[in-house]
Amino acid sequence: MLTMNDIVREGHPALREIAKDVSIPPTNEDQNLLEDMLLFLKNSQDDEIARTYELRPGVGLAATQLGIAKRMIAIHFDDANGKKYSYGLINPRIVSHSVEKAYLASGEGCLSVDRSVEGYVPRYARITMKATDLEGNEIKLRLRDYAAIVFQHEIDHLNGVMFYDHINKDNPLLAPENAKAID
Ligand code: K2U
Ligand code: NI
Repeated sequence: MLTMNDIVREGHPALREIAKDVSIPPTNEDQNLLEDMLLFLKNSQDDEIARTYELRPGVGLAATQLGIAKRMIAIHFDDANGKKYSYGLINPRIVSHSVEKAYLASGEGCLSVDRSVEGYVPRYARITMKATDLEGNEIKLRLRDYAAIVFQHEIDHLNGVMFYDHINKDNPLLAPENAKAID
């Protein structure tokens, strides 16, 4: 099983690499890795397992965070309305997005960043994302609010972008223009 020891931390060059498309259908190796990434997130949200293996809770994980420059992400969380998002995604891409922006009022964190970084991270409020899922199906998801934030955070990782790259350097807590705060 994956643990925090498998997650590279900021400063590691892998976090700034552009990940490469994964062949479809994925190899068994790629499929197993993506299943392991999804299992890591589930484990990280299970109090007993997380405590036993000292896992930080995570709702998303990108292969680049494992030092693997492949365009694969895992997502696992329930949104505020109790809607479940649990996916292993291959070659995820944003195909359209809103003009309106959004940001988490509490800011963002990252499993690859062992420090808190204060500041608002402006992102698109709504996105339409396409990808291939673990079963090999082409899926299209329309996402908004917290779900849109999580997916954008993970897709950023595949492009070597860290959440704090988006924070206003002069005034981190300046509310981004034309953006809504998400609690
Ligand atoms: O990519 C990662 O490092 C996982 C990130 C995902 C994230 C998405 C959106 C905003 C902030 C972070 C975090 O580690 S997940 C940590 C976490 C756990 C429970 C609830 C919210 C954030
Ligand atoms: Ni992250």
